[in-house]
Amino acid sequence: MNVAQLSSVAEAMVADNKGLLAADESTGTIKKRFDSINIESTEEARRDYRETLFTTNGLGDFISGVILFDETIRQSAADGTRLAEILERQGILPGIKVDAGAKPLAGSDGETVTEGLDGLAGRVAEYVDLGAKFAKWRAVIKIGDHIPSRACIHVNAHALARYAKICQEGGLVPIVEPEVLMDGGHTIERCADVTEATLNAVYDELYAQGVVLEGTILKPNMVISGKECPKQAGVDEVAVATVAILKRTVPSAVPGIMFLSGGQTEIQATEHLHAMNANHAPLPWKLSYSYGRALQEGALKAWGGNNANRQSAQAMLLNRARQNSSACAATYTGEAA
Ligand code: 5MM
Repeated sequence: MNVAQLSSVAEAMVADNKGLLAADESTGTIKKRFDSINIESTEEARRDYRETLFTTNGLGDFISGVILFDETIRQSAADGTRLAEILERQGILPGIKVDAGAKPLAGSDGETVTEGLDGLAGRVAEYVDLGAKFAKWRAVIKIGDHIPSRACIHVNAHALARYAKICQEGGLVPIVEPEVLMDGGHTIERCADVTEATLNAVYDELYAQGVVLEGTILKPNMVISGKECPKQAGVDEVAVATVAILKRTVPSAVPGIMFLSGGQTEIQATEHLHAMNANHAPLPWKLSYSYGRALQEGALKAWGGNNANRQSAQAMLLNRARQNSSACAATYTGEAA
């Protein structure tokens, strides 16, 4: 394993106040996104949409890497240039989702375990040949009356660590993503407890399986109120709670923590990130973003399935990327009127 190389890629992912664009929606998820703008999810439409995002002029000023889906890393733009190559020309690292999705966990009350370890070493080797520099695996932890169970947290943490080790051996930096969902009526305090238990289990397993933390990135949820909770925590409360839980659980050897947005609005996701960086420095790790919906929502609507709208879609994406980069630098001053 080339530890120096892994660690230099991980450092580059969080350098210069940059973040990641999560564009690795699986076929089912991108269909849902396209349904919201009444567009049929064909291979060509998915290609056109992602080509629109990746050809945004100046995207590399704010985005260090893009997480791709298997189909996308193999796809070419309309002019025949590989989409991964378009990213590289912008100075953006291509990454790849390698999990096979969250599947029902046997014997549980609606919980899931993320699958995809079978044959992973072989797929990692292929993705390295296709230009990938990092990988992503997302575990899903749901909060409910009697969940998450210890078993659900344990099996997901174990699989995340196995994935991370396999990726490092194959030459990819693993993004470790244990997502505690915002769905439900739970309080921010309950989210804090579940996030703390989950991150403790994840770092136990990473240690047990010999994963080199310097060559990893953590992609967690923020500590936040459930979407249906009547009392919604404010921006500062979210920042305080998130930083407190991360300090308790994430070793300082980890170079960067790149949050998921998880259903927050675009602006909330920026405000929370800014509050953490502005009010809680110095921190042992860089705090940045790896947003899917919170970078793409406006761009997707502006594109609307019509390539004639490419420029306005790109302007929306570039603006969100710029604002989140300012949040990393603690210089975000709100949205222009
Ligand atoms: C872009 O969405 C990713 C893939 O989701 P599926 O496997 O369900 O298709 C997702 O993992 C994403 O990378 C993270 O959830 C972050 O995205 P958000 O929208 O939460 O910032």
